[in-house]
Amino acid sequence: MKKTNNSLKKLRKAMEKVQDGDRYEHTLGVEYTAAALAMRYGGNVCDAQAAGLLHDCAKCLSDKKRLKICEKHHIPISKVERKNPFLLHAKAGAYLARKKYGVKNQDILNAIQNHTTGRKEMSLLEKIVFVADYIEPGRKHAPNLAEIRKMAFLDLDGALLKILEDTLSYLEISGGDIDPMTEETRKYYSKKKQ
Ligand code: DGI
Ligand code: FE
Ligand code: FE
Repeated sequence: MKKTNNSLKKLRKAMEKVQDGDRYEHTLGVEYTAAALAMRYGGNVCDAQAAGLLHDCAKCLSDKKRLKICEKHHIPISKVERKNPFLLHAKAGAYLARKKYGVKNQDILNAIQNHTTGRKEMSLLEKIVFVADYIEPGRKHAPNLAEIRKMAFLDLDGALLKILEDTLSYLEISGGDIDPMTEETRKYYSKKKQ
């Protein structure tokens, strides 16, 4: 897909259609935060906008629909995902981005697919979307948000690691099932920092 301003406009319109008001606001927040991070780190700004716009394109579907998309298209579903199908909005989102919204750029598809748990050896764009998702202006409740927002523009890997640590602490306290990928990402970026 050639991402002219026109095609970004089309993606915005499409997201407005499939997302409720708050989610759409979040989507726009991730779009411009990802754009700002791409400017800071020398990434492709249009790709960051497109990935930001599409990252939650499967968020407003039912769990049943997300499971159906993955099953029908042979997308592997882990035990934790089967129990917590909201996690599949990332994989189902990458599928829809390709099939429904015409995205061909694999880096954008990976950024959508890995935006919730991360993965080791993330590309610049994957890191940008992961971090933008957490720090966009509409987010209000995460702990250490002010610190992470500042860090995001100084040390992207540092911000990534802090987000993973805080997410895992939150899941431990709240009793949420931990996806092995989230833990693996934390371990990888923790080791990388040493
Ligand atoms: O879709 P968003 O809400 O914008 O953001 P997201 O896709 O990063 O999802 C955030 C939620 O995902 C947050 O409540 C923490 C949760 N999450 C991240 N990793 C894991 C996880 N939930 C579970 N159960 N297990 C994980 O490993
Ligand atoms: Fe998400
Ligand atoms: Fe999001």
